[in-house]
Amino acid sequence: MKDMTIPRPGDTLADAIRQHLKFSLGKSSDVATLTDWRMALSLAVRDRIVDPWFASTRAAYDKQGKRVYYLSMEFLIGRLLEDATVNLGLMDEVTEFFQSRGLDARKVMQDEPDAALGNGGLGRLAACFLESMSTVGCPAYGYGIRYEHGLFRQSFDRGRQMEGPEDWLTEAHAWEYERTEAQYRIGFGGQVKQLGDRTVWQPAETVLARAYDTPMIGWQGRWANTLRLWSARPETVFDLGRFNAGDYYGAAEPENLARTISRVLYPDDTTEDGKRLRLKQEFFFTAASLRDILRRFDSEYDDLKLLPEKVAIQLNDTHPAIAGPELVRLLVDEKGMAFEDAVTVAQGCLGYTNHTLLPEALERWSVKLMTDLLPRHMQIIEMIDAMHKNAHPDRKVEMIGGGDVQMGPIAFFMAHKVNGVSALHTELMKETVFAELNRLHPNRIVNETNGITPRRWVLGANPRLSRLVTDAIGDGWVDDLERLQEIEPLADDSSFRDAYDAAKRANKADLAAYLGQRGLSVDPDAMFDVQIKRIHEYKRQHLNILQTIALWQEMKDAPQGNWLPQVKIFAGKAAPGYVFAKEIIHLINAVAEVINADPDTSHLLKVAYPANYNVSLAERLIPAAEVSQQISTAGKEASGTGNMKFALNGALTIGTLDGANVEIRELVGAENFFLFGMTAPEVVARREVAEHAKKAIAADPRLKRAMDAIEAGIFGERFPSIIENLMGHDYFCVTSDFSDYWRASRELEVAYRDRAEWTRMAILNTARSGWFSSDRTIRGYMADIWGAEALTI
Ligand code: OAK
Repeated sequence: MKDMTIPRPGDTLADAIRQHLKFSLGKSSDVATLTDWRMALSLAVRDRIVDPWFASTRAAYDKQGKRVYYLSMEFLIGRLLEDATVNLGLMDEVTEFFQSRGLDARKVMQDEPDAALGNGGLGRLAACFLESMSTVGCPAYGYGIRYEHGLFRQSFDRGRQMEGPEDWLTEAHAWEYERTEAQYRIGFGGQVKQLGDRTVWQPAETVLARAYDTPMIGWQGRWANTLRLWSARPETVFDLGRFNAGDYYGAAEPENLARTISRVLYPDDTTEDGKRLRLKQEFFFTAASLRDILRRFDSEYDDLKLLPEKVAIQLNDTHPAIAGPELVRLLVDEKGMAFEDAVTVAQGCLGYTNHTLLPEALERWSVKLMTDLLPRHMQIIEMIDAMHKNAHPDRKVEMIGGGDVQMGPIAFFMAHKVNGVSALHTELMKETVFAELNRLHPNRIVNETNGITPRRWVLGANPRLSRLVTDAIGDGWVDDLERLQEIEPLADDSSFRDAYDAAKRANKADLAAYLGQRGLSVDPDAMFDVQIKRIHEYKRQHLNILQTIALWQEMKDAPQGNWLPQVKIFAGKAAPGYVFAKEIIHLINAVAEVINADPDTSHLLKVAYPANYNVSLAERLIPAAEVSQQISTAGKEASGTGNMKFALNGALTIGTLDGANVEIRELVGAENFFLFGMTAPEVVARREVAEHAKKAIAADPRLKRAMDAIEAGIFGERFPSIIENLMGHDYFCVTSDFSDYWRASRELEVAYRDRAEWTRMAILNTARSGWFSSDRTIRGYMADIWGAEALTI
């Protein structure tokens, strides 16, 4: 480690910041803007990552062990500066440096735009995994797309969601290194030719994939992996002939066409759209990543049969599932391997994670599109399908059916392990979408319950709680989260409870100030009840708002009653094309407008919906939350990871038996969790009951009254699509679960009034949620799927 110092004239971090301000940014401190300081700090911190990063790369190379490649269409990273500063243990130095200049270090860090290269759970999980793989020393690369525009910016216009472009890359960005030497030509379309005994794909169109590397540093700088994102660029930048002929727009066409591929992140969380471009994106980054993986392998080994021993490729859902056929194509067409051997080698390398059972999210491509865009892959898929049929003549599942190529079954067959993301989800996978494949390939499906990185979601986001815990038990919990159990006895210690309460109260005051700046004044002593996630019918934000309306109505009936003051906080985006979800947003905002302005109740009940939910907003909201709403229709939420963040930060869950809620409840104890609603089999049975929604509405006068108020136009518009849906088939069983949700909510209020007891339960949630660290999840993948070994530098 002798040469692992910063190659800068100055020794201290303060010196390095000053040097960067002057020499990298060309600014003097008297005119430096917040962004200048943020960039100077970022560059100074980045300098300190470089040596451990090099050392990790070297150690992985020397060890000749297995490397993990995590292929994901999405990496929802958020800000990197604070994470890196926390992991390198530089926070105190940074705080002091800026304090001495009259600046707030947190404000400087908050100047960084979020890298919003993801939609929601799947993308955020990938980001937590990157951090945990570095923390536990798993030699890995993340591979994805360097979208010019990440997830859209959300604003509200009279309560309706408006979408604006997000352009994180136009703002100063410190973290990536462009790799002009790491570039691959990726083809589309064209023809497949037989040249002797060789099959050759001759694409009609090609683009270049250019690599950009971001180092991802683990806790205490122990290890650093690389996130390699691909950017699309044209082979010929500019058509000078067309330009000279006066066709100025046409001259730039090749460039525009190529760049389109990495231009925007698809904003659909669970449905794919713009099919051709989407499939191009998927193939583009998967093919570039595989070429890169094989290049690295070829530089170290000369026997391709060793591939499964040295390379683990994880498919984050089916988006990169074309990796199976593409790897087979590379091995057969370019390396001359026999087809069956190539399939075996590919299976040995590949793992597939499923993140949803929603039928609309299971990817399928028309045979026509696949043939048109990837003709050789279509042939290989047919060969794989035939091979499978040969081995299992009685099989009922098809990889090509109804004119479509089914990516789920292809990913399943091409992987040696297939995993679900919570215990319940994995069982449901076996019983539903993959029942037949599970019968044919028993033991292939395994469970790896999701997790979250405690460095970002506790240490970074909640410094007050972190300090309290560290003062009590030392800082060993940060990378051994189950040690939080050591605070469990303190749940009975009133002075610890008071301190825990004070930390929560201060976080709430911060959030109240933030909401205040956005025009909504809330009482920090009211109960903060939070539902933040993508807006989706199955997540049932409309169940929450219906209950809020019913509560408001009862408060209005008796404003002098002994009501518990509370703030209902919502945040989240709807896919731009998901009309019903956007109606839910409109309804919540419409209800907020009426309730917040009601002089009878506004001291008792407020509804907040801050716009543009992203990772940074989550980092503000979660530490301030007291109640965590996890109310999806049972059987629909694969896991959830927000639920884990809340529990760790001491919010009590009100939730259904869905996804990882089941495991959270088991761990924190049923008495510290507010359960309601039907189970997954009950939901299935309820849907069969004729007019179940009408019956549920008729049986619950509160629900009926709340719906009547909407229909009567109390909230401006009448929201007919929502009312009709709920009175009609109500597929997500909002009406059937309403009464039990009401009961659990009132029980929760009673519990909240007993402050000592509530805080005790909150502490127990923190103490018993350590298992949800993504370090544990990553170790599970390493042992059960990747066969990878942790390394140190
Ligand atoms: C997005 C697109 C296609 C398929 C799945 C998703 C997705 O985000 N799924 C979510 O993944 C999370 C991480 O595993 C889970 O916690 C969520 O329950 C799941 O909806």
